[in-house]
Amino acid sequence: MTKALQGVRILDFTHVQSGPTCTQLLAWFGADVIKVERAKVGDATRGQLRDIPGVDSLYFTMLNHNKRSITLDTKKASGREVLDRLIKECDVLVENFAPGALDRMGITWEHIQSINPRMILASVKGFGPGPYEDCKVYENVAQCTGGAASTTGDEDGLPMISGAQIGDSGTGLHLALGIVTALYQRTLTGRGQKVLAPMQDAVLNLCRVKLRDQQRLERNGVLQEYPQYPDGQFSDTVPRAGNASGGGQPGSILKCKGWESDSNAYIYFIVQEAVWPAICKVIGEESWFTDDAFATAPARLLHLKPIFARIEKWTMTKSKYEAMEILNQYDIPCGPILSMKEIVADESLRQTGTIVEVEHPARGKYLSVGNPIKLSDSPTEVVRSPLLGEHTEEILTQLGYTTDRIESLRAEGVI
Ligand code: CAO
Repeated sequence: MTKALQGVRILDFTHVQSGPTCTQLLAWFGADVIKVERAKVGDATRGQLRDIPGVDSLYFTMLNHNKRSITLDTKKASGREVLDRLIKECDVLVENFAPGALDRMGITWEHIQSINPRMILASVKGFGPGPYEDCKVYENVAQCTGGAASTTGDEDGLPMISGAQIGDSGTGLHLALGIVTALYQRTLTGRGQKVLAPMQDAVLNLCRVKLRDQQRLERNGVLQEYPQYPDGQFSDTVPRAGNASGGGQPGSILKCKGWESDSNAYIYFIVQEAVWPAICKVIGEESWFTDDAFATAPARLLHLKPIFARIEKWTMTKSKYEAMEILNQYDIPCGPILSMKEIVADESLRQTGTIVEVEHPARGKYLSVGNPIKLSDSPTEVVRSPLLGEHTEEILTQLGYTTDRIESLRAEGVI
């Protein structure tokens, strides 16, 4: 079976997490991704958070599947010559260097265009044009500057960083969409273009509902679905909402049986308007259905704390899985808090390829998250990440380099 991006060649200058998540997705969709790394050094994540001495870390392996690796010193003249050949042959150059690093290497947009006007240059940067455009940025900085940290956390606690890597992997997703869109436009124009996904912007895009709430707050002075309502104070900025639902249906995390000893014995429970009668029935509060204080959604907003406290009295009598099973019979939206341990044991995620077991020559078997996006005509087979420079000779030979030339590049320390 062909793959969606078969024939697309990606010159992958990415490192750490944001860029590699993008190029890994493109590789999963069938693009030929050539990862360029410095000889002997490689992507810094190969050596970070190692669990086995001397072996590529899980950090690296889980972000670089289905790629080929070439080592190349692009600051040496003959390395630049190889790079120019690659630019000529490839469709997209993806990079997430610090601002200005690509220019300092001499790979300006003008240079790329002069070699290959069809090339798409796709970049992740911490910030877009503006006062911070020259700053280096990592995940948590983006979560802070994109509005996520100020709106996440306990209502009276510190700003909070999410475990979900919305700054890195979230931006990688945005960039991947930008790249395939530019590839599509190129089929119409024949021209390449620059694609930029700033991490601050990507995080803000994912925090869109909080900008919605800022404007609602400015207009009305309160946010009725937030835990600060009705008893607490609102300032002039969106507060942290604890675990309250970010949507139009109130929600909360509730204890389940075993919560005293199991830190994940909780369920997320949504009081959806459509199933309010069913909720009353399940928890044994049928009278609430006709009680003015609880009968309508606006009335319930004044009493969310006692409502959730009563529902929790019920969830505490069930395990999170039992509660899920019962509530689903009534179409009550809910979700158990699943630990990583529970998720890796989930058979259905394995069946769909969202969790995959991969064999690596140095580390043996390990688990990874496979492609979460499923294309019926372009299935993903997850292939282990490349060793540093594993495909250097293969790629140089494809570019037309002779064995002698490859040897001299090696002797020069370029590859
Ligand atoms: N050959 C020769 N030199 C190479 C090379 C190669 N194959 N690959 C990289 N280099 C050089 C770069 O040219 C750069 O040199 P200069 O500093 O002389 O220009 C140098 O290696 C380091 O690159 P860098 O500045 O990008 O890397 P860093 O470790 O100092 O910073 C990071 C890392 C992530 C903070 C920075 O790259 C960045 O801000 N990127 C944009 C935002 C981003 O993607 N952040 C998310 C990262 S994941 O949390």
